[in-house]
Amino acid sequence: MGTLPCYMQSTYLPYASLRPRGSSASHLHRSIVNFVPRDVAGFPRRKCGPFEYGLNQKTEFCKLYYDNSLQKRCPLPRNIVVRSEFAAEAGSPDASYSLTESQLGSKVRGICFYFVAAVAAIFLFIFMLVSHPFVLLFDRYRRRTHHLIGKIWASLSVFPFLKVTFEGLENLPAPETPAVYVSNHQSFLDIYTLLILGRNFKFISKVGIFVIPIIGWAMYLMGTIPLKRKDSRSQLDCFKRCMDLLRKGASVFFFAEGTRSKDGKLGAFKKGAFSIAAKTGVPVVPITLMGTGKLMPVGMEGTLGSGLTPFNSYDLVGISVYLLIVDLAAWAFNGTDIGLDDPDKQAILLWHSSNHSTQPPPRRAFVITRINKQSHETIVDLSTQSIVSARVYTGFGYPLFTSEEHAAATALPITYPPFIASVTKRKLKITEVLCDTFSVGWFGERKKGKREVRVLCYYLDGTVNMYVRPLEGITVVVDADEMKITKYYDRHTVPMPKIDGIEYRASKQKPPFGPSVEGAALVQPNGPGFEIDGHMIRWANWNFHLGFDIRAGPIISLASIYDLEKDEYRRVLYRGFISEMFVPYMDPTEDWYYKSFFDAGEFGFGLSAVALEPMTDCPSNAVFMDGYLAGQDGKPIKMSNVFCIFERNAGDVMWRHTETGIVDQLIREVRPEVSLVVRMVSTVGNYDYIVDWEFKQSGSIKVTVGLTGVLGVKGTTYTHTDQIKEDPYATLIADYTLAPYHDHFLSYHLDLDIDGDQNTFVKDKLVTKRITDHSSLRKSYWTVERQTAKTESDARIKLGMEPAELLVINPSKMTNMGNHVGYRLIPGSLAGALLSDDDYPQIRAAFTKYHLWVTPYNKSEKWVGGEYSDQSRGDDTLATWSARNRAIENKDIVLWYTLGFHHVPYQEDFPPVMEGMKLVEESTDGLRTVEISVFGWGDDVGRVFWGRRWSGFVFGVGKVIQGGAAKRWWCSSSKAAEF
Ligand SMILES: [Cu+2]
Repeated sequence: MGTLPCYMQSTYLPYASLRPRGSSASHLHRSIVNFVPRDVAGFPRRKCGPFEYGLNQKTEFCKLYYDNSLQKRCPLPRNIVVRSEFAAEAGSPDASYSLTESQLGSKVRGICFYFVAAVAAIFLFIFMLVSHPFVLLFDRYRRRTHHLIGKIWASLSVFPFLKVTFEGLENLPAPETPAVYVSNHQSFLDIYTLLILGRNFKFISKVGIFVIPIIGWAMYLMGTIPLKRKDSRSQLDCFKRCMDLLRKGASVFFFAEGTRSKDGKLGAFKKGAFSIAAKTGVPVVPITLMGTGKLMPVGMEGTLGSGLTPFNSYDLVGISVYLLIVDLAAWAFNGTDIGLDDPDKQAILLWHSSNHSTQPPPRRAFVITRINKQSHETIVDLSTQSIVSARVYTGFGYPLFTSEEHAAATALPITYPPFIASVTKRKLKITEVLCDTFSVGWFGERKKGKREVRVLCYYLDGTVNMYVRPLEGITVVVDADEMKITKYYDRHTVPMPKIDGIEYRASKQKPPFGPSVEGAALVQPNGPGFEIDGHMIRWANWNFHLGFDIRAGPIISLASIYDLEKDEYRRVLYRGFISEMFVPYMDPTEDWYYKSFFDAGEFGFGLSAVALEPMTDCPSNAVFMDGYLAGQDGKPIKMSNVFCIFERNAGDVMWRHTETGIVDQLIREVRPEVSLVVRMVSTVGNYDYIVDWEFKQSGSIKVTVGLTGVLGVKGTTYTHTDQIKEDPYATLIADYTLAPYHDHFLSYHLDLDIDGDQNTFVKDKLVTKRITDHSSLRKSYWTVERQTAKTESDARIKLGMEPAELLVINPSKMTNMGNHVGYRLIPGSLAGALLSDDDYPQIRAAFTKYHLWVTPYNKSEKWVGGEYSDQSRGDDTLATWSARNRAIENKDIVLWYTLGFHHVPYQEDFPPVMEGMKLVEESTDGLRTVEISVFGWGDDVGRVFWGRRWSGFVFGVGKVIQGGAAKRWWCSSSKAAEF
């Protein structure tokens, strides 16, 4: 029989976990790297981290774990119990459970929980009392009846609120086998969980417990073993009693740490349980309790987290419950936007620099709700359970649309008689019609209008490629507050585009197929080379925080890079995110003029994010993370696999040199390019945006946006370009199908803090000099003249007009040579705004007027198109902020970089489209640089999968190479990188 060694090699690996009702039971892939305590591991934690793929792998892992090489690295006894660190188990990426839970929701739930538990206890205790004489008579040691009653009580108390999941029950010994059960201890809830397990083990408890009415008495009747802590005689008695019980066929239970963990970390084990097992020769059954500490932490007072950390489900429940409680009107929640209220930057920096040893800044939510056609802004402080501020927004513009609003609006036309008549008139089937919502924009109206949305409809009938079959000529306008159709027009009818050749699913393709491609994968035998600790990600020399936002999607914060010589992290980027995306279409006709979308502010880049699929969206070595959003009713919505994080080794060279000049020696030195990518995909209508943040060992950050999906098209009567006599504002790409010209502009908020937050933006202009004094045989040369941007107007730059290097430097930090420390911004190919300044969409998107802007840091300046970008009027944009012309020299500055892409659709783009834009930050040796460039992707990498045509994967720096001729050349030249 195993005793202590048995424990070590045990395959008994049951564990219980608790999660709030309604939350998903699925564990996150990213969890594998999430829960080995830093102080235990000291190396990438996934090496100690088991168990993401189910029990077989767990057992496999266990065997693996005891392999000698790993044993050296993973402190042994902690293996089984580290799962208590799996506090993020309920879906939150937070590893430290006590830091982010909302006290608001917890309190309400806690009161209800104790109430239910007390009522149940009173009734069940009577049964226990009545049965006690029989128990003493027939089952003195095991007391199965009492344990059954205990199980019923715990189940009744817990089940209305929490879900208990057991895994590995098959590894438990038979109920009648005496054993020493051992587990970690995180919370008062552990007792409930263990009672629900239904094993007749005797707990050990301090004597004081027995005087508590009902509960204490019940514990006494169940045969709980009393222990006076720090009383050696009592300890001896306790041990004797345990051994006695074990010998008589009962089991005992120990919390191996002796007491509850106050910080979620696993404490040292007391040896008592193991000595008893060794002496009696019974097996030790290790149990891991997970999630209880998060649900009911010790004390309950430590509820603060990094103010940068996005909300988890607890937070969101807490916020919505609290808002409902405080608002007596009991309005429908109708929340449209719950985001973090940005914590004070200096407070965050201070807390971060103290290695989180000081009190974190208050954790607050900024909530926008639509109530009675008004936008209410509420800031809720999660740590003090109070509303910090509440006001009604009276300016122009509206918050983003919720998923529920989209769903409700798109359902309206299908039952609207005039719409049904229009469909019937076109000889189409109403059952094959699907609709989508489109923001209406602002076109000079003086009076404040309604919060409206247009609903456009599409026709399936044999295809799933709905966006290429529009019901052209029909306009449905919906009042989004009242959720009813307010205007309806049926202007004209055009033929419905055919369904031939628009299938994009590989599974539905007919031969001939494109070339087959052998699968390629990056194999990492030692697992990923990065660590995820809550929301902090460490990889190579990088350390940064990854958050998820309903509007921006990924938010990178506190990115810093490790300096080997200085043995410290150096600050690079306080925060970076997509502030807005602007997509204006160039068709001014009645049915299309309004199409000028603000994808982040109107539709939410985060809200539109989709679950990433392993092996296709992300490579085989990717680790996934979830995010949380609030639904319209305030309830949390889990966004599964919203991010993937992976190391990229695309076979590129980061740096190389061959030394050929030395006689008899050939010196070749090569550094392969390996980087870390954080990815999110946002599907906004017909477009899918692939957002990558790539961190490189060289110190650079490369930000990429890939555009793919299907084109937005317009129905027409044309079938040949010969028929087109007027400007079609579009390309005819198929029969009856025009693809209007349009732009995609993305504006990035880049709050660079190079070695501190006092930075300066400088422009190193390349200036041609004439030599006229005959001092050289040359007539000219160029040199560099540095210009320092003193105020905001100095830093409004249209790129591509003059040769210049763009740098953010720290004026007070020099290299040994006396050069300033800084990052360089290197733009790639560019697209500037082509609309006139007085055009309404351009007024709203005035941030596209310049590629680069620099502003002093201001907490309220986050969204370049305005906080309320739907129907905004351009009164709250980057352009209006910058017009104040504030000082920016040696200040905490923010760079706003807008990359853009004029999209002229070509026939090759149809049906699938693949465009590419890349914003790159690069590095040269010594001086940290930021490179922003626009790369072009061949437009049809996707066609490999669609299988219809294959024309290579083009990766041209600085050029967008699209269209037949160019593509074919690239393909045949074999210069193109092959997919
Ligand atoms: Cu486009």
